[in-house]
Amino acid sequence: MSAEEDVREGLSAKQKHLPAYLFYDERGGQLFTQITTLPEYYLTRAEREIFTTQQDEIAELLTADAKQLSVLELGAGSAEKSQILLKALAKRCALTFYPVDVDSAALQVCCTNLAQQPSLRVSPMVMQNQEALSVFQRVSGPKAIFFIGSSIGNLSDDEARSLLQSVRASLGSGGFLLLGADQTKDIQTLLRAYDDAQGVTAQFNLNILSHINQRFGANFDLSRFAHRAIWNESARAIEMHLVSQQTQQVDLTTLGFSIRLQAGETIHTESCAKYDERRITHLLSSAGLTRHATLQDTKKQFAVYLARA
Ligand code: AVJ
Repeated sequence: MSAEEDVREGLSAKQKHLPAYLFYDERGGQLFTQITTLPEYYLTRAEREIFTTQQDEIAELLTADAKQLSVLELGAGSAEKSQILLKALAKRCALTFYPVDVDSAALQVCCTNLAQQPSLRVSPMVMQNQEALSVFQRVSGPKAIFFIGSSIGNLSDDEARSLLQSVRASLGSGGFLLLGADQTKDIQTLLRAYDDAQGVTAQFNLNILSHINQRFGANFDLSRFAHRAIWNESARAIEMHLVSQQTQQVDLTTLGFSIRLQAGETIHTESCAKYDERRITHLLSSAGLTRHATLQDTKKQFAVYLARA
C-alpha cells in the first residue's frame, strides 16, 4: 500500500491509526535521534552496551571459519550501532555490508562513517525491506541479516512472522539473523521510556501530524492533540496515541477527504511490542529459524538474539 492509501485507510477506521513509518520525515529523524539519548530511553544504550562488550563473541559466532561474509542490515539508517560489530567482523574476514533504508541521506552518513575501513566494502540499498531481501537472496557465500533496535516491535506477531519468513528465504540455509528486541519489564519503566520528562517523545509523536500536513495538505492543529503512552497487556506492547482535546474536523485536502474526531478520541500511531525468550523463540521457529545464542546487557533490559536458518 502507498502512504496515501495507508493514511486514508487508517484515518477512516473505527479506531483511527497511522503507520509508524510516517514519523520519519527530516524532523522526525532528528527527534528520534534525540530520544535515543534520553535518560528514560534505555533501549539504545543497552543494545550498544551488548555490541560493545560482546563484539568478539558475536563476531566469532557469525564468522566461524569463513573467509568472507555478506551482511544486510534492515532499516540501517546511519548504522551508528552496527558499525561496532562491522569493525569486529572486518578484522576476521572480508566483509561486504549492504545497509538498507528508504532514507538516502542516512545511508550517505553510513557510507561516510564506514569509509576507509580496511577489509570492508559498503553497498548501500535505497529501497524497502522486502525488495532488499529478495536482492540479497541472490548474493552467494556466507550471509547474515541484522534487524536491530527492536524495530521488530512495530510489527504485530503476524507481520513479524511474515518478515522473518522473508529473512529466512533471503538467507538460504546456514545464514544468521541478528535480532535486537526490547524485553518485557515493569510497566513504569516502559511507560517512562515512551513518555519522557522533557517531552521529546511527545514532540516526536505530534510530528507525525505536521508531516501529514506538509505531505498531504492537511490542516491538523497540533495544539488540539496530546501525547499518550499506554501499556496494552494482551498485545504485550506499549502503544502511542494522539488524543483529540476537543471535538474537531480535519481536512486532508490532497487526499480529498475530511475526518471528525470526538473529544478524547485517539489516533493510534505506534505499537512497540516487548518480548521474552518464549515469544521470540516462537516467532523464530514459525519462520524456520532456530535460536542459537541470546546476549543481554548487564541490567537485562534488552536482548540480542542470534538465530540460524
Ligand atoms: C524505532 C521502533 C525501535 O519502538 O522504541 C521510540 C521508536 N517510538 N520512542 C521504539 C520509538 C517512541 C522505537 N523503534
